[in-house]
Amino acid sequence: MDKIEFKQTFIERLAELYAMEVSDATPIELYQTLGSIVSTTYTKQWSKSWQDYRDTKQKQVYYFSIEFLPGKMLKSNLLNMGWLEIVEEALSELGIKLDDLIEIEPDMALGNGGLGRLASCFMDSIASQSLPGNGNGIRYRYGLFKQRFVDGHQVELPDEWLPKGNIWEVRKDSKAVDVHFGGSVHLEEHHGRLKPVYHGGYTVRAVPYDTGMVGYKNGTVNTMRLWDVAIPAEEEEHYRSIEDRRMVEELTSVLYPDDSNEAGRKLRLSQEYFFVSAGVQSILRYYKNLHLPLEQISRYIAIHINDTHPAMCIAEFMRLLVDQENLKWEKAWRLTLQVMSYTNHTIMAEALEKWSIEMMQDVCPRIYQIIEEIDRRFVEEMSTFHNQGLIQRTRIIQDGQIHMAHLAILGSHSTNGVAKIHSDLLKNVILNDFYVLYPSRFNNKTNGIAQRRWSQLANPAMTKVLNQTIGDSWHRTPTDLHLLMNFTEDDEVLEQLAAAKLENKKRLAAYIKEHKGIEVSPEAIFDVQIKRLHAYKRQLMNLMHILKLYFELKNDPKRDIHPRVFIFGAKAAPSYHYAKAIIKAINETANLINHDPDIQDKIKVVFLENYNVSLAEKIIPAAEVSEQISLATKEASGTSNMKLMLNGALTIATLDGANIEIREAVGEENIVTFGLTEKEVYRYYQEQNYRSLEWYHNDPVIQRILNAFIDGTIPNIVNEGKQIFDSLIQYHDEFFVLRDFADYCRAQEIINQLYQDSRRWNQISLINIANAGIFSADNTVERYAEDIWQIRPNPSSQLGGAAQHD
Ligand code: T68
Repeated sequence: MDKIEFKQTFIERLAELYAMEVSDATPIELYQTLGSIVSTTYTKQWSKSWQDYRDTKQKQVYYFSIEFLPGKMLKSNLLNMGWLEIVEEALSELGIKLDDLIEIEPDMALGNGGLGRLASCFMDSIASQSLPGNGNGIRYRYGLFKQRFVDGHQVELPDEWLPKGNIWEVRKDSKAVDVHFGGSVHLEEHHGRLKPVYHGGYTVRAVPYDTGMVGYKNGTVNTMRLWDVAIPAEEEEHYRSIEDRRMVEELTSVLYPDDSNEAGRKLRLSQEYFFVSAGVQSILRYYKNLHLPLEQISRYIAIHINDTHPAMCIAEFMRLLVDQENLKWEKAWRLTLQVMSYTNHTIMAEALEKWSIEMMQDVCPRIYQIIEEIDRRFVEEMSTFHNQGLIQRTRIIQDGQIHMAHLAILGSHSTNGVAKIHSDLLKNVILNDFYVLYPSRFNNKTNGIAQRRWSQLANPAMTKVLNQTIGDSWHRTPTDLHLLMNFTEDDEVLEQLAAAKLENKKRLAAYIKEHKGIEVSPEAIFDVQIKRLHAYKRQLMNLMHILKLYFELKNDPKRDIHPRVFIFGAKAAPSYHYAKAIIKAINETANLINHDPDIQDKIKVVFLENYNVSLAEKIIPAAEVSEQISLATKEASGTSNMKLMLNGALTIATLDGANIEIREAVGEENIVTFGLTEKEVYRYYQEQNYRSLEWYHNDPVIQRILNAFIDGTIPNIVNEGKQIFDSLIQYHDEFFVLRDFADYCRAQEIINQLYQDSRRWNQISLINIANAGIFSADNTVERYAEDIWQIRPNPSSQLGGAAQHD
């Protein structure tokens, strides 16, 4: 479609939808019109893609994730369709600014953080690599809460995103399936086989809403299927009371806002079984329509379990094969192992899911029976070869609890971690017992990011410089960013990149002014920490360093430091009081410093509210320092580290997660590392000889800073300050903040020094961009496709379809 054609279509569509002309239409109407043109256009390719998969019986992967975090989709769809520039120009000729329409779309925030965002980055890359793949999840009516600050405290407001209209989804009543909950099950013999007989319980209908996942200029459109719940018409009489109806509606009502501590609540378990059962049933129905032997299902279907939340896929698949399809247990089990694969995203013990037997029996009794049988057979089989200790530690059911990670590992052919160090820790420490049993199941797949969203979409200024300098092959082949390495000594390119950064900083400064009323200088260093608020991520250490600078400047206002703006974005789980205390402390410190005339604007602290994908797209292009300061071994991978690197920020990093691979990629001179290493952390654990109190007593700087939390220096944090102080002293500083603090300050001073030499700084920035290509999710999903899922790109999408050239 060219510009003239587009304008014509736009005017016509607006007239069809609203009987209006451009000059009369509101931005919402204009947005709906554009969305309608986009979606009706890719719909043709959407049906072609799935028909291709079906007709040529290509193997497909189904990515099961309890969270997806796509953010806004309009601009990304335009980019991937190859329409972005034409549409921008055409609209502008009609007097419409595309950016104004983009703002109208609500963020689709059906995820907490890294895990959900990764799932969405993968959806983009799977489609962009022409791979036959689908998402499977829950269509929550309320996404992750909206964060507001009231007197510096986090307040949570509901995220009502649907009433604003979701133009991308298609409800498919004809594809609904029923999911049964509760009641009891006993087994009866039928023709020599044991068959389950269900008593009581209740049945709900799962109705899918499909959203097209548009690949990058390749004609592929895949499906993200999110399930909503409904009461089946024929079951109406069972749901007479308001109570009963509410119970059903609750199933897909809210996303759990906890990203680490498992709440262990029945509703959560019900949500898990709901989307697992709906998804697996619909896959099996599809497969049976292909009229292929059930025994061959693993040649056509792969199911991926994203963290343990969908681990019941294993038991549900067994249930359908054994109870419904009458397969023998042994055969069904072999197929299950071949079909299933699992990704672990954390080593934090409190995040590992466990369910009590009673609760699982209550929610899905047949699934419990199947898990019990899997467990029983495991123990029986292993007893001939292995010692009892090992078996007891690895079995699924222990002490009345079902260990979901054990189920996921024992019931799948692949378990992967999300960065090298994380996968190694899984093998050698956390899941070592399983590794001893099944070494070949373990592998690493370092995370990746949707490269084009985090460069072309979020950072047009940088993109322009890159295109002029190295061409645009990097759009499709992100490792081509490496061509930029030919320009490390090219002053013109270095300055153009710096100018692009400055432009982005000015934009962010304006946003900060508008939303926080804080004036920040675009000449200052923009230092950014954006991620969920967690003790292990150590936002507190960042705050302590800010306080250190503050006291130094108070003592000596002439002290020569380059002005810095410390920018935070972070939500805390509503029940995570400690994390909320840190938010309050940062906000109060910001207030104190930003209004202190002695500081002369040398440091500013900005905590932006409601961090989400759209805000990330504003912050990341403007960032110069990327704070990746988790205690070594705790951050499985991190992905904001990759996005910030791609946008030319210098990383200040512990040797944790993917930071280690970033250091390998850019070289030691182009990253600043500090802090305990993995080995040192484990040595402390072993020798149990970390005494945070001694670090407090022996270091006057630390003393001064910690006292500020309890002596009124930071105002209005009597309780929060005490809680933070106690966590470090009385409760022994679980994440070694005091231990790493001095080294962190040393690293920060290096950054301050480096910034004085702007040419050197610009070179570092360029080198970071040039080496970010390996962290493209295109790359990552290719590895999953080859090593785990054994799926191949759709041959006809590569040949035919939309334009192949940029
Ligand atoms: C994150 N995990 C890891 N969990 O912390 C991060 N958890 O290092 C990694 O880069 C990322 O996963 C992607 O692999 C999460 O984001 C959750 O959000 C979560 C949600 C519900 C329950 C537990």
